[in-house]
Amino acid sequence: MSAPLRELQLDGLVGPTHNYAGMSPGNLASTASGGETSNPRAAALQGLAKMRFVRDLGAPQGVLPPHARPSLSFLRSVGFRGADERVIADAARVDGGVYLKLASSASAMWTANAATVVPSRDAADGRVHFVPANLSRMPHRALESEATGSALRAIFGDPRRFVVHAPLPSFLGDEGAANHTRLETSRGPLHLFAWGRRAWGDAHAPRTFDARQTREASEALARLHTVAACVFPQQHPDGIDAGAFHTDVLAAGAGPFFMLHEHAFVDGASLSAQLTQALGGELAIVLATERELPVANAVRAYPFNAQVLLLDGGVVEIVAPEDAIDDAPSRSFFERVVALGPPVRAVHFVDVKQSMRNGGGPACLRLRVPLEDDELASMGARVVLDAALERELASWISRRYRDRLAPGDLADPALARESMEALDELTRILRLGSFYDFQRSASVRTLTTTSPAPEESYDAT
Ligand code: SUG
Repeated sequence: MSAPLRELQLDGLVGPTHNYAGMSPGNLASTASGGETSNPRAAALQGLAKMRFVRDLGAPQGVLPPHARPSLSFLRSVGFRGADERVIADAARVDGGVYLKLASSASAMWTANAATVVPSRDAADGRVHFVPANLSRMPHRALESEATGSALRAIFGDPRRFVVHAPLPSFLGDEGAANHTRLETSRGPLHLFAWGRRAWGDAHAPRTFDARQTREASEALARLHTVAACVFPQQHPDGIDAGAFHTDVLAAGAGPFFMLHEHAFVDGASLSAQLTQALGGELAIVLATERELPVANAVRAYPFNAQVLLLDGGVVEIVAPEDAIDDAPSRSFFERVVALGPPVRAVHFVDVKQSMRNGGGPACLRLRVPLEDDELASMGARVVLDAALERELASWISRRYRDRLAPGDLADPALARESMEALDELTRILRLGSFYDFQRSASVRTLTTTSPAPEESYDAT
């Protein structure tokens, strides 16, 4: 029997422009919060406190950097020109400011959507595979995949151990690990790649909201990841219509544990039977019925948007949002989960309310990267959270982030400057080098042989 697999929890640091722009139809919290004032500092500190908590439970914990926002390169790519201030002011005026909203979203914080990841022990070539998600269904999120790929390549750069693929083409909508679950018992691993619509061919579709992930994307991911044991369950259209835009809004699992709502998948009961047949009685499945836990409560309180942590000794602990313990049916459901006993030892509740108001609970905020010990040790940059890094990040957030961001503030050119300065400092903390495009383009002067004299043409400031 091989050594237990450790799942690194790679959380997205909440960026300095965290705001409520109401940009995700089908995500009820995002729509309801649209136009409200956010608190980026509190959001980032809540995320960091969750990371500390998870690390203290014994799970390896890391961070992924926020993306550069507002994305001036995106605004320039759609024709806004001139100095940065001019680009921002013009983008704020056109079409109700939609370009500036798209360019300013801090949505890369939800790293469950950054990529899908498969461990080396499951892949045919023995390497850890990453496929950055194209997130093509939501325009503000479709801007993420390039920077996500760069961050993953900076951290998982050893080509003998890791492979970072290109994102899938945009017509195969792919939302990353939010629709992927890896279960495992002594019989072996099994990957669930869920989907909500077909790119071609017919499927029972939701009526009110668009499904984001295509079946064809899920199948392409299984091929790219070179995994053998897979199932492709369909997200229940009624669940999507109730606001479960990703699978992880109504289901969560890892190793020998899987919990799901009856509206998570089309025919959840036969899926459960299929999983038990494949993985044996060691797999603990907890299915919540609509009667026990109405889907409206599950979407509001996010009990399933929980981190299922595989800890030493085969123990599972669950980290759910605080909102779930304050919701009576969600709380009773968790009492039932805990009463069932092993492998679950405890359920914890954490405050991530700033993120929740955009539809992102604890599970959305992290990407699971299952790693062998030598792979964990060979990661580049300084992204594994220890006490020193945590202190530096807390100080950086407290000094650099605003505690109030109203919708109109996105047009403030000082916000873009502050954000760039903050991220510039972050690359030094995380030892990422010149990671952001603004670092490579803005203040760099190049000496050429035609320069009259180095002292005159070189600006070191
Ligand atoms: O894609 N919200 C994100 C939330 C992602 C949650 N992730 C998982 N379930 N894994 C989304 O809908 C809202 C941004 C805004 O409206 O300002 C947003 O993008």
